[in-house]
Amino acid sequence: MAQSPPRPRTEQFQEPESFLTLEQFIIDQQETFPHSTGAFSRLLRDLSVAAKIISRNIRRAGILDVLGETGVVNVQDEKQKKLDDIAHQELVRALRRGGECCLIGSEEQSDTISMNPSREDRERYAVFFDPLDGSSNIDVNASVGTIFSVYLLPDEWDPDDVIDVSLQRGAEQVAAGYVAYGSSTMLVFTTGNGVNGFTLDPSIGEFLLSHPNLRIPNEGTMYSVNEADVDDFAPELQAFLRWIKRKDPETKRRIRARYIGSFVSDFHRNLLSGGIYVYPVSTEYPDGKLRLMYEANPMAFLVEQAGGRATDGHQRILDLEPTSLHQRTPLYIGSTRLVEAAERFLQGEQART
Ligand code: AHM
Ligand code: MG
Repeated sequence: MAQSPPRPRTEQFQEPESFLTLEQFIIDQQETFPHSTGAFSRLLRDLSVAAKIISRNIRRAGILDVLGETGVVNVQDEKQKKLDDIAHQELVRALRRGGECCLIGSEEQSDTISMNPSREDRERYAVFFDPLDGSSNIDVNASVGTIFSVYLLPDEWDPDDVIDVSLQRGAEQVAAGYVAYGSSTMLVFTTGNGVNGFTLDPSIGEFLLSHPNLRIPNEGTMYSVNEADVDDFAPELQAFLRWIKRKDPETKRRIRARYIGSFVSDFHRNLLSGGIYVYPVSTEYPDGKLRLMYEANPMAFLVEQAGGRATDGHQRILDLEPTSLHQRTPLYIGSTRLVEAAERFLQGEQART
């Protein structure tokens, strides 16, 4: 019997001839940053170092003693996973060590943490983060992520003030991003000049530019919502979901349901392929589930920079006035056409069918 010829090596398995490391990208782009100082570059570097350490821990989760719960119930009334705590500690450590960050707000800590008080005459950054989003997925080896949001603290900010001026509208963010710990680890971020994605090459320990200038498709074919709660949704949202599932005879569009239950992963897929992620109000979560300062705002900044849209159903997420660190919001985020359609239903402009 004749032997089949050897299969040619496909291009994607070959080493790239040239690639840009995150560090090089930051140096090259520094002038386009909102504050073209070395301090801001160093802050991004500190975040990326923490991301590498968290990624390493997640990759070995099954063989280290890091699965399961710590026994602590966090400020959200949720059982804290060991990796939630580890990710939180790593980010705090990296930002404290780096010295550029003066204030931290984390999902895993009830109050903000002040640090590096001696930076009085220099830019003072605040970083809000969800150290490990979707952590209920961690014990079953599904994807999770880290989300971060960066602000410049106003001059009048004083760590001892009772009124927290560190909470600013999402529109004031100077940078935002996430790390998706999926089949590979990716860091995706914006400084207000487009969105770029970097894949961690574990063999050399570097994030390499793999997804330059990401744009979300205007139309989308995925919708991501916890549909088990549908009976609890507003009739307008139920009507939107019926509409989105209907086949359009003209375009022959076939929509697909995709819900990992890990916001970073659902968002990342929809960013690349086009779609909408919805977490609405419900009886269990009368204000929505996701947190404004470290989930909705950073993702809204990213999606807008990629050409998409994010609202609470009525108002642009980035214009919402924050009142507390752990404030929640309903969220509709993703491809512009789908988010606009959801808004039309919610605002009663599109008839219920
Ligand atoms: P977390 O920050 O405590 O992990 O909660 C946020 C997560 C999102 O990642 C995910 O989309 C959502 O909660 C899933 O919630 P539900 O199980 O109610 O659908
Ligand atoms: Mg979260």
